[in-house]
Amino acid sequence: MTEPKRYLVTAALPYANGPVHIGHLAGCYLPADIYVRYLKAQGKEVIFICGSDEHGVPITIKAKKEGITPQQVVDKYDGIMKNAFKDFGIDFSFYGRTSSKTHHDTAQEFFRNLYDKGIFKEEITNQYYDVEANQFLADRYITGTCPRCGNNNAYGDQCEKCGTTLSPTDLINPKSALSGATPVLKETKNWFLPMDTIQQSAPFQEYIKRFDAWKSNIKGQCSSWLTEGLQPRAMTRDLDWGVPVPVEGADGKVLYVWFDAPIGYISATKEFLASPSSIDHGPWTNWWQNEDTALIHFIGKDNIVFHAIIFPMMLMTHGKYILPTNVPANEFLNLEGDKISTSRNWAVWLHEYLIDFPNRQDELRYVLTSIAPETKDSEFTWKDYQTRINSELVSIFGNFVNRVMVLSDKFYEGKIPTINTPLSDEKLLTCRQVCFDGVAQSLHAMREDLDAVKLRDAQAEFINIARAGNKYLADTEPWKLIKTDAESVKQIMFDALQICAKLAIAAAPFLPYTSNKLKAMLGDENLNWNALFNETILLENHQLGKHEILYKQLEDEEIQKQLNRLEEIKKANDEQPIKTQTLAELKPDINYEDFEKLDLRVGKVLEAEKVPKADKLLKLTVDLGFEKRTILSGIAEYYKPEELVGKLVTVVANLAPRKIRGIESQGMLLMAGNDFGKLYNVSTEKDIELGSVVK
Ligand code: B3M
Ligand code: ZN
Repeated sequence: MTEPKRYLVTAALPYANGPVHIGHLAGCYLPADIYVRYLKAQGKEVIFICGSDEHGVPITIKAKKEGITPQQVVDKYDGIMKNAFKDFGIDFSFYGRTSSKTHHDTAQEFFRNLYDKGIFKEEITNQYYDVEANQFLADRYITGTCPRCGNNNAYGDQCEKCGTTLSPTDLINPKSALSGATPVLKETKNWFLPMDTIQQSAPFQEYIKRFDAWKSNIKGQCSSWLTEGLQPRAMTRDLDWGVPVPVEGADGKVLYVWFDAPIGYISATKEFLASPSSIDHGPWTNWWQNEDTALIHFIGKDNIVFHAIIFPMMLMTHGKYILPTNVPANEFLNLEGDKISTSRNWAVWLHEYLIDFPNRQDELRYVLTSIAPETKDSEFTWKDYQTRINSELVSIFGNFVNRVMVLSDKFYEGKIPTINTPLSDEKLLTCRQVCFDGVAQSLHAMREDLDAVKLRDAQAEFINIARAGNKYLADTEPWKLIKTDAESVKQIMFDALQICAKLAIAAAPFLPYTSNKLKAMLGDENLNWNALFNETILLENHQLGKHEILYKQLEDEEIQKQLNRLEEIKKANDEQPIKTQTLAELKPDINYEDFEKLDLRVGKVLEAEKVPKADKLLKLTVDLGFEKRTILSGIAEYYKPEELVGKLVTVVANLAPRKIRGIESQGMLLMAGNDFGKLYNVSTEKDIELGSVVK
């Protein structure tokens, strides 16, 4: 691709249903912000779009929990989230809301456009329905076991563990999140995006060539879906919270949240460009419907399919829109050995962090970038946070700047020294060359990493610049040399001050608060990216500003306080009433004819093996006497494969075959289970003939 004329960068629209934590920040907002700051620093034209996702079941579930309306939920959290991002320097051009009129209009027009083109398949299908709650169970209203990885808490639209998109009917043991009841199927009409046929289309085949240049975690996820073959997906839902479906006969239906949310990027762009402050950026169509624009979506791994496949399919079938240039997705961040969880309060909340560590946004930004889950899940621990701050920000970067400022004040009254005689001492010249080479190498590597959105590496190179500066001072010892060779010290200090200026400029994407502070300390708040590769940035005799300390050492007590807080949360979570076995409610009576429909047979397990990448699934070969069957069973947590081989099992032999993880399962084992996570084979007498009917 030739150099884009403009960059449209988006960060996933977070559901407006709770405060923001470090996992959010590390997942996509911080990397997006660093990248945007980098682009802007180079003078590129950039718009950075985000906003609250105010629709979908995550909002209505929260409303039910808090006993307020969905509107009250989004009104409460939209502001909290917007402010949290602002407090950490996440510099969106615009933070929108999907409840806005512009968004509703844009999403409806988009749907209508596809509808008028005859893209959607209108279908009456059976959807799960909660009889008690009197409503259809879309998306997160229904939970169950993921057929792909065996996660017991998969949602009706997606398993957050393995990232698979699901339909409620894919779930094993579906349960209503509203009442806990097993839902029934009920007919309803919905509009489906025929992802199966779009997958075969030439434009889509052309588009997916882009994946080759993307990060391997995205490529991997996408290609596994494509290989399995995409399925049509409903773009409408039987819910009362969301954007109403703008066609006849769709009363009581709204757009699927994953249809309207990405359109939120478009509507937020429109709203931003309609505001007086953005007049120079031209019309919104320049940004969304012009091939000169690079469209880059920063997201977390659970959003990959929606951004890399479904949204592009929508854009493509509409016809006028550009498709994403890149989708840099991060994996997840864990906290002190456990998954971050809002419901268990297992998180570091941004607003709470700032109470304990006021004005230390850059410290958190620094650590989260150092451990960014760019290619795999990573872990935040307070000890590591302390170590990185004390041994990198304080001891390397802060210490270098501090030394240079102190010596400049002392030797030259805070001015850049004037060099009368160039350096001639061999040893000093070598030290200087080593330093210059190191700085130049790190600067180039940093730039390459930033271009490739490898922000972790880029930030490490930034620190290497300070490292090279520190080494220069340690090797030449200007504080001693001043007594014997004041002339040479001028050159060394002059060089060191130029490195400080480079650091001030290069820090801007990663550590914006520090960058501004350092620029002020150097007496030039306009230092900009163009000067970064210049040998001389601050001229002789230039007056430096007031010297401040960049970073404070983090004491053990401060860290202990955070650990104590987490310890208390853990205790509170553990003290939750001990789960007692709740026996499932008895189901309504059935008659003998109903029972007779089941064909239960005795089988013998011949082979058993784990299904790769599915923690809970075993693949069994079961001999039914008259034939051998492949059966997938979610029992890997309870049985080792070798324990089952040779065992007799009861098999539901006439259950329609279903594909799980690409493997056809031809039946089901009868197991008795309880809440404690134990499971027992409903075994049969030993010497019964295989294939015998169980009755
Ligand atoms: N709100 C999911 C999430 O918060 C969803 C992202 C929408 S991006 C268009 O993870
Ligand atoms: Zn899964």
